[in-house]
Amino acid sequence: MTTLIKGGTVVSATGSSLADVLVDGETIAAVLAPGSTALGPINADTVIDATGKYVIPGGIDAHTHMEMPFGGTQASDTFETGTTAAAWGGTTTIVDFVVQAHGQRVQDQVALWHEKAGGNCAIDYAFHQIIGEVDADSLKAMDELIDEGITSFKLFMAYPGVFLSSDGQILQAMQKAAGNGGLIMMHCENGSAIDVLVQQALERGETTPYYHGITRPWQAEQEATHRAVMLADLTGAPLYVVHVSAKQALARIAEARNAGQNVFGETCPQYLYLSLEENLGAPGFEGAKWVCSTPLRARAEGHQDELWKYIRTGDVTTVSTDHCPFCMKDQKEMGIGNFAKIPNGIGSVEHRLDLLYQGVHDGRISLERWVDVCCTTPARMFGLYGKKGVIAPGADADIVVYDPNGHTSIGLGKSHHMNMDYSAWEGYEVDGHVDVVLSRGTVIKDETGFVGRTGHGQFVKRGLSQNLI
Ligand code: DUC
Ligand code: ZN
Ligand code: ZN
Repeated sequence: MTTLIKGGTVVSATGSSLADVLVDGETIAAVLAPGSTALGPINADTVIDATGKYVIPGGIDAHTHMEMPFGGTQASDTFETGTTAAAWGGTTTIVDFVVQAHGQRVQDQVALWHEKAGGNCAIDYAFHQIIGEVDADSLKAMDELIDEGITSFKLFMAYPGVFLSSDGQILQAMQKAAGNGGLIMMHCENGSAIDVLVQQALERGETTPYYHGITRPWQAEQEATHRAVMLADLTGAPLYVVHVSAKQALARIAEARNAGQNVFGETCPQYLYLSLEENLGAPGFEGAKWVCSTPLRARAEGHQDELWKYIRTGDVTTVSTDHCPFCMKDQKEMGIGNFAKIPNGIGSVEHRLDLLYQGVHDGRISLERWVDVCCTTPARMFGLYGKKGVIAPGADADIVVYDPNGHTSIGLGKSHHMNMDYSAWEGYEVDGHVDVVLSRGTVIKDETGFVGRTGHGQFVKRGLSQNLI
């Protein structure tokens, strides 16, 4: 089976040019100048007209939590529903987190995640490993997992009693990563301080979702980020700070990067667009829709604009979603009368490419930077580049035809295929549209909608990060 994507503008992280893309089976065979006769006449089985459209590498969402057990419930998207929604939005690979909480064995959890995802994904998938308990067993597993293609390890400075690692445990895991080539991913919030603030707020009767944001202040994020950066410096481990929402934390990351450290920042669409005042502060219990950690920050403090700036400067390395959806009914509602019981998370896996393209349309980032943070650098950061993240001969034919003159209306009954009973993005209008999506050479989304298949997605073994100094 051959497919020719003809007449489009191929956009990479470094530039854009008119080119035709020839797909043979599951991979890209050639990128051809328009009218090129180098390969003789091409009689492809299928021709996709991309005139006037952008042709970009499939999106890589390097931070998702399908079916994640959290706060007494579990994330409402299964691997099937979540990866199908991702396909609708032009994401062709997710990197999901295997969870080891206190008291669990890492390798048991890896087996469980393979069971959950295997045969159930519409797009390709890979895993990171959450290490909730750093001990001799999990440190040994970190070596084993590198060989199994799970080359990054998330630690938490938040959630005491569930996921939190002490500074000593973090140090040990970082020493291990410095030795075996793994990447440390860090949830940077001072969880012990936050727990006291939460308790004090509840005792004052401050129980609404707004106080989730108030009790997780930017100081707790910046302090933890600083500590993680210093421990990484001490051990020589590369550090990727996940879901950064505070401008002060990003300033610390930028400082470390300027000093030549292998430190990287990730942010998410919610931190670029949404805010403490407008969303967490919505009337009644409505703000629960946007309870996630790190929390949305105050627009009055200018975090959102600063985060866009850091995408331009490169100090935000990737934009992922931290897709961790919960329904309002029976899930978020667990926290009525006590914001600390609201399961943390927002669903966005379907909307990342569109929401970031709006940044291109609005003049906040360049077209190439859009492709870089959504597709190419996630591939390099997590050892997928060459196979994923690039339109070049030999790469997997994961391709999106994106219409810059199209339009996407987000919300229930419109563009919304995630397994959630609300959209965190209700009413958002995007000046662009995902027209066609190919995953390993197969069209999985076209103008009629999702045309892929559960089980098409394969597990991808990752190599070491290709994005280190
Ligand atoms: N933050 C979230 O919002 N959800 C899941 C875990 C996390 O760290
Ligand atoms: Zn986290
Ligand atoms: Zn997460």
